[in-house]
Amino acid sequence: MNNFLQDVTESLAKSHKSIPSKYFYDEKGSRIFQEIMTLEAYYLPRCEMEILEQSAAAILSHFNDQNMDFIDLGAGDGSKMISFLRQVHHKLNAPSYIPMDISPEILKVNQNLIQNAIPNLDILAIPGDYFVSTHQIKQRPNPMVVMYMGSNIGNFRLEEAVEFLRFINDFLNKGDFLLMGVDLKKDPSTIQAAYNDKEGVTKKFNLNLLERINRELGANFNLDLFDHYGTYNPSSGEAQSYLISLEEQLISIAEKKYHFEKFETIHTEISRKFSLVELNDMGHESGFTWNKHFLDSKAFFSLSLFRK
Ligand code: AVI
Repeated sequence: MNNFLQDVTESLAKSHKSIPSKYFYDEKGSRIFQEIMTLEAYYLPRCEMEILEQSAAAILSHFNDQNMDFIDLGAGDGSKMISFLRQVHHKLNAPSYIPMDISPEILKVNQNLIQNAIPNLDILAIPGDYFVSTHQIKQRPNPMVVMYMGSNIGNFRLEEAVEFLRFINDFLNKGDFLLMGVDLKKDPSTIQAAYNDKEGVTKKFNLNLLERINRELGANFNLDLFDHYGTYNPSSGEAQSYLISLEEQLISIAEKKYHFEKFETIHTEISRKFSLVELNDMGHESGFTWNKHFLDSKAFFSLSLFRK
């Protein structure tokens, strides 16, 4: 049985139904996510961009080596990094940019874009799962900055987030850095609005999961009979997304039937928000010895720099 089928059927058979959020990002889902990133309500990319532009010099002032490797995990098309990498290239003599992404196609776009913008920058693009790809650069002698941007850390459960930071910490050598883009706790209504845009793009993003299951696994979800529900809990810092069954219904996937009560939920995503204190604690817990946070003008988002 393929992984997608197995993951979907197992998680829909549970009493609290869910679908793992990594399945959002097929070709169509990735396109819809690009659209989310342009939404007025979805403030995250704009804030991160502002910090990358405004605080690049302050961030770079912590790096003393000329030949550092800047490893971008889940790099995407690289467009957000151009201005920062320009400043990296200007300040350091011989930096290398090492974008990693599961999609080889997007990495080609990344490499072309960055190379055209900064012709002399050394670039080594590595496609694949970064739990594997990081091994390929283990032998390089250069000091490292691992970059994990875009609030991706927020999509882990809390214990998984700490585990992930430990994995990065194990990979780094003493004195190396992690630079991580993190969405901060703020006025709950701002977060609530970011995951419930009036244009309906986040709804489309969630419903695409069901469409993908129909397309790839031959299921028979009727998208009109499900709605998107996004909610934010300011005490836990978790934005949660659900699909809600609007009727009692039976869905077939690979010859099995799944029963949905009216208003039964499918949990699709956690987007966790952090306080600076929580980030400090997570850094210590995962073995980092020093950290500093760089915020945008509204203090919505942090680029947090951790040193091993
Ligand atoms: C990729 N990730 C950080 C986004 C987030 O904010 O959790 C995915 C997303 N889901 C709905 N809107 C955006």
